[in-house]
Amino acid sequence: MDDLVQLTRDRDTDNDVAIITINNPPVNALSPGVAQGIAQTIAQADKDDGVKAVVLIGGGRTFVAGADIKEFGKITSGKTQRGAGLLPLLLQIEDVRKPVVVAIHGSAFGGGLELAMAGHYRVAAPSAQLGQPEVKLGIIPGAGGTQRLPRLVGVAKAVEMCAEGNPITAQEALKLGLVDRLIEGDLLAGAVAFAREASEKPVRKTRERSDKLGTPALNEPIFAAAREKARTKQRGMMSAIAAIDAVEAATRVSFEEGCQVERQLFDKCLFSDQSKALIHAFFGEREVAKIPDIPKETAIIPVNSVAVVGAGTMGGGIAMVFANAGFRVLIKEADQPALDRGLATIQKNYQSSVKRGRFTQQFVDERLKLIQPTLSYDDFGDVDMVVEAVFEGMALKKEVFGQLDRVCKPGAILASNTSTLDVDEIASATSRPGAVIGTHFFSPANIMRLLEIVRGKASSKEVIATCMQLSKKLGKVGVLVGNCRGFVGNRIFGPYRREAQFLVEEGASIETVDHALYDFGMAMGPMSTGDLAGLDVGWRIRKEFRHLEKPGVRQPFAEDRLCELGRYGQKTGAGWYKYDENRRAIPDPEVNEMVLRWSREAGIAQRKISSEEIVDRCIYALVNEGARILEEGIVGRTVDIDIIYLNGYGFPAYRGGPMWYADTVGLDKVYRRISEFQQQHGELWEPAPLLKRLAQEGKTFAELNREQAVMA
Ligand code: 3H9
Repeated sequence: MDDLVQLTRDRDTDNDVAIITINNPPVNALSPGVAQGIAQTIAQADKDDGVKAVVLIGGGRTFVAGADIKEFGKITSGKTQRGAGLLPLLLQIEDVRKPVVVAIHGSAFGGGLELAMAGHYRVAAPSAQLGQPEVKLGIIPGAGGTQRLPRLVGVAKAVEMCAEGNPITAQEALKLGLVDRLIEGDLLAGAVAFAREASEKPVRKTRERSDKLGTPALNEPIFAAAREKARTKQRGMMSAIAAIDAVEAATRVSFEEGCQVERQLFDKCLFSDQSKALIHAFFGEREVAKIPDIPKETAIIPVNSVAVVGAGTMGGGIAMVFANAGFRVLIKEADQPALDRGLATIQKNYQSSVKRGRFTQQFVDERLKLIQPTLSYDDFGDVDMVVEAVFEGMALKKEVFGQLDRVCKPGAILASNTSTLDVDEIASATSRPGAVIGTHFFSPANIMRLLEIVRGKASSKEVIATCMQLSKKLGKVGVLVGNCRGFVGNRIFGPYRREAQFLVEEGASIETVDHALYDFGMAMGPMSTGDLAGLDVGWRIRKEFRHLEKPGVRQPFAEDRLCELGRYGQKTGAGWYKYDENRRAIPDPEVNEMVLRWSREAGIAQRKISSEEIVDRCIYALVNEGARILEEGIVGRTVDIDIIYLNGYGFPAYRGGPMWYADTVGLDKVYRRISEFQQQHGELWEPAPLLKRLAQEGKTFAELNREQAVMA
C-alpha cells in the first residue's frame, strides 16, 4: 500500500493541507490495494487536527481510469469474493469533517469519477476528461455513480453519461457543476490553494443533495427517450438499459436504497456473458497492438508527411484519415477530371460531417488545407509514407510501386491499400520489399475503425512497428495479419456470405436471412451488406478466381445471376432488395421468386429453414474459417480475429467476436453442428482440424490464445 498511495503535507505554505497521491501506473486503476491505501490515508488526515483540508490527486499521467478491470474476471470466475466494493470507502471520504478536494488530470473514468464525486470539491486541468464508461464494458457504475452523478449534473446528463458511456471535457464538467474550478498550470498547487479557500467553508456531501433530481413529470420523458435511444443505438446491450434503470432509482428512492438497486443491477450485468465479452474486447484491442516477434524497442520511422495515390472512394477517405490526424497529405490522380471528382467528394464528405455536428467548419477548413492535390510524382521525393489506393488490379499496382520505387526517398514506407492482392507480388515490383506493407482500410475509410496491416514476407520490423503505432494516431485499431487471399476479414467473410446465399437458394427468404442475423446482433444482415458494398465486387473476384474452385463442389449462383441482370445493389437501385431515392431497402418479391425458380431448375430441394439454422450456418462458417486462419498462422492469436470482426464487420461487441462467441456456445457443440452440416452439405463444411482438436480436448479458443501469448 505504501507504494500505491502516499500521504504528504503541502510544504510551501502552512503545512495544513494533506495531499494523498495515488500511484498505480499506468492508469491508477482502483485495485484493492489502492482502495485500502486511500482508506488508511484519509482516516489519518481526518484524525489529524493539524490538517485543515485534503487534496486527493493521481500521480503520473492520469487521475484514475476506474476500477481495475482485471479484478472483474477474478470475481466472475469465483477466484475472488465480491465484497462491499468501493461504496464504504466513498462514504468514508464524504464523511471526512474537512474539505476533500479532488484534483483531476487525464481521465476520471468509472470508479475514478465515482471517487471524485465522493470528494466535497473537484478541480481539474483543462485537458481532463470525465466519464462513466462502464456501459461499454457491459456493466454499470457500481460505486454510487448512478446515484451521485444526477445529484451533481442533473438527471438528463447523468442518464446520457451512464447509458452511453462517452466522456465529457473539463470545460463541460465545469458548466454542469461536476467540477468547481479549472486550474491552468500546476494542478497540485492550484488544488492546494483551492483547498485552503475551501477549508473556510462547510463540507458539501454529494449524497445529501437533491436539488437537481427533478420531478416525476420532468423525468419521465427523459427516461422514455433514453430507453428508446438505447434500444436503437445500443441494440441488445443490457447494460445500457440497466444504467438507465439505476439512474431512475436515484430520482425515486433514497440514496441508500438507490445504491442497493445499483448494486443488484451491477451484479446482474457483471455476471452476464455480455460483460465478459465486452471486457475481452477491451483487453483484446490492447493485446492486438503487441506483436510477439516485434519488440517494444523496435525503431519507429518518423512519419510526418504522407502521399496517397488514387483519389477514388478509398484514396479520398484515406487522405481524410491522415488529414484528420494532422498529417500533410499529397493526393495524386492520373488526370485532372479524376482529381477534381476526388476532391469534390472529400469536400462533400467533410460538409456532411459539419452538418451532422461531427466537425466544426474551422476544423474542416484546417484539414482541407493539409490535403494537397497533384498530378505528378514529382513531390513524392520528400514524403515519409505513401499509401497506394488505385483500382484493384495487379498489373496497375505493380506499375505504381515501380514508379514509387524510383521517386521515393530511401526509408519511405510504401503501403498498398489492396483488399485481396498478394502483397509480396506487389513488393516484387520494387527494389526494397522491406519497405512494402499492406494497409487495408475499410470503407468508408474515414469512419471505419479497423485497419488490417498486412505483413509481407520481407516487410521490415521497423515498417510494421511504425504502421501499428500509426494506426493508433489515426484513431484506428490496427491488426497485423499475414498475406493470403482476402487477408483475414474478407477471407472469413466469404464463407459467411456463401452460406447466406445457400440458405436463400434452399428456401429461406432474403428478408428472413437478414432478420435472423440482425436479431443475432449483426449491424446489418448479409444480403443488405452485399447490396451496400456492391454485389459486382464479389462477382468480379469470383470470376477471376473461378479456375481455383474445386469441380463438383457446390457454389452459390443467385448473386452472380443478379449481377448479370445489372442488379449490383444500392448503387444501381436494386440488388437483393430494391432501393428508393433515399437508398431505403424495399423487399422485392420478384427476387425471391427468381431465386426460387433458379434453385428448382438447379435441383435444390426447398424447405422451411429456422432462424437458428440461419445463424448457426452463417456464424459457424466464420468460426470454421477463423480456425483455419489460425492454423495457417495468418494471425498470431484468436483475439486478432475477434477484434477484426468487432471493428470492421459489425459483429455485436457484446458477443465478443466470432471466436469468443464459439467459446461461449462450447466448442464441442460448435464442432458437432459443423459436422452435421458437413454430412448435409458436403466438403465445404469439413471441420477445421484445430477446431476438432480443441473440441476433443475440451478446450476453448481463449485458452489457446493464452497459450499462444505464453509461447510468444
Ligand atoms: C469501473 O470503474 C467500475 C466502477 O463503477 C466500480 C465498480 C465497483 N483497469 O488504454 P491504454 C490498462 S470499470 C485495468 O492503452 P491510453 C490497459 O489495459 C472501469 N487496466 O492507454 C493498458 O494495459 P497494457 C471503467 C486498465 O492512454 C494500460 O492500462 N473505466 C484500466 O490509450 C494503458 O491503457 C474504463 O472503462 C483499468 N480500468 O488510454 C476506462 N484502464 O499496457 C478504461 C486501462 O498492459 N480505460 N488499463 O496493455 C481507458 O479508457 C483507457 O485505458 C484510458 C487510457 C483512456 C484511461
